[in-house]
Amino acid sequence: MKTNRRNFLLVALGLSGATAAALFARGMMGGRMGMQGGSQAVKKQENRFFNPLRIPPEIKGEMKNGVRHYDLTLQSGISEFFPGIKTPTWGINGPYLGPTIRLKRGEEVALRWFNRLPESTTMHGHGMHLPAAMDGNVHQVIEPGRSWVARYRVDQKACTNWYHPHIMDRTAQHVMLGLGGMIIIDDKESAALPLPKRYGIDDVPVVVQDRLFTKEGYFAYPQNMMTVMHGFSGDTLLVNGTIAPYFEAEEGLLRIRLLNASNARIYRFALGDGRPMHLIAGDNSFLERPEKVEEVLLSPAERAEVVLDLKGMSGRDLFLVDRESGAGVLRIRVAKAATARSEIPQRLTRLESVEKVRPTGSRRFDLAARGPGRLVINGKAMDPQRIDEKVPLGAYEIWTVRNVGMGMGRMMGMNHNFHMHATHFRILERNGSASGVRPWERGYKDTVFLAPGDEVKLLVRHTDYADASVPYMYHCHILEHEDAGMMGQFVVV
Ligand SMILES: [Cu+2]
Repeated sequence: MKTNRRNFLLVALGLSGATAAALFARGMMGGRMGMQGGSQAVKKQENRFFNPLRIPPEIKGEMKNGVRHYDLTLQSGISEFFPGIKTPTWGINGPYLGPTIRLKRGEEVALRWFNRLPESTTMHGHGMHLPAAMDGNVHQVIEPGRSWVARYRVDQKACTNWYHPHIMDRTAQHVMLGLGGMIIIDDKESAALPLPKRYGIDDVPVVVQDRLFTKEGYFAYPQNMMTVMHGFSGDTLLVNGTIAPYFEAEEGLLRIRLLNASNARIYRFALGDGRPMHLIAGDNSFLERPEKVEEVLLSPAERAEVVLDLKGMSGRDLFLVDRESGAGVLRIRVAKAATARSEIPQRLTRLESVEKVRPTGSRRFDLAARGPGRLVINGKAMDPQRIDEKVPLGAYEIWTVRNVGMGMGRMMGMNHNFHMHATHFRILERNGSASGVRPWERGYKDTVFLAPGDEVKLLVRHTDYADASVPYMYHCHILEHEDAGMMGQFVVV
């Protein structure tokens, strides 16, 4: 494989400059690539999927005076992704990634983030409906040695959210190093459904990332024009921080919470034998009814919940695969008898009907490249001192988002997506048609994928937390694009 050392700036995690310079990345000069694997050790494991899937610990907080407290420490550490090879990483309450934070609708919570890292960062609750000052975006910086508390009332439907850094210019690096984790919100509705809900047994987080390793086992993070334009791609998949994982499932129903926590890669998740999955939820809610799908496309930060029917599969293997790259993601080994009964109900939730709504405003957001390394929304790169949009509290609005590339539509093949803080939205149309909206896009969403030339119409309503002085963000969630300026700010007034 060819390597151009000068093109790589390696993230060396507190290593000396000389050590960092001695490391170099293999292969991968940006753009789309297969999963041909790195070292022989990696290759062997990818073929066999014999590493037990790591299940992030679940934390439920501690109730004190009516407020549920969660203690979260950002720290550096050492991970062993390959046997005997030590990889310096960052994590939360551990060396890589963080615990699954369990929240209950209606509860007052206080998430205390303590920064023991050598750098400032922030911690954003992605998909969380909360006040701007509790958002953990570019304005709520946590200096090294300091802590920051996100305190709010959980007030949204049951869903799978996540947390990750959102620091100006360095979000991509901080996420790549390992900062991130899942948030699961439960409500009365989700508690009453007969779906699988035993965490780590038949309700399993699947946090998918791609990484690039140096020969020595360090993370490599090339930064060049290709990685800015197309985003970072690694050649090795990690699920919950596990390379080539397998999961021992019970014979019965298995619920999987898929989170694309990669910097830039797009996945089309499917089962290896092509059998359908029962799709039950997207980013911010259940779907009204389950839907059988053969695949689910998730761009960075998007989530989906699927239920797999493993009845009659005792002793057999099923593979979760990524059709986009052709790579295996997770081997599911059906090895145990079912120890609980669950089912997929025909009705999951009720969503607000969009037909009756009369929007009172509209906005346009054009995602474009303006020259090398400069990515903009409506012609502007992110300026934390500038408020781009003032959104009236309670108003229904249509937000039209377009991926215009270099202004030549599909000629310039850059993927983007669009993420909005503070609230969820409904996707009304893709490319002029309601039927262009994919099954996993039919619930409440906070992130929407835009292939080159795509246009989506979103129904948006900010229902709470007016604050003229503290902004929220909207941005492309391909993290290298976000860091290159593809982000803007709005206030709810
Ligand atoms: Cu983008």
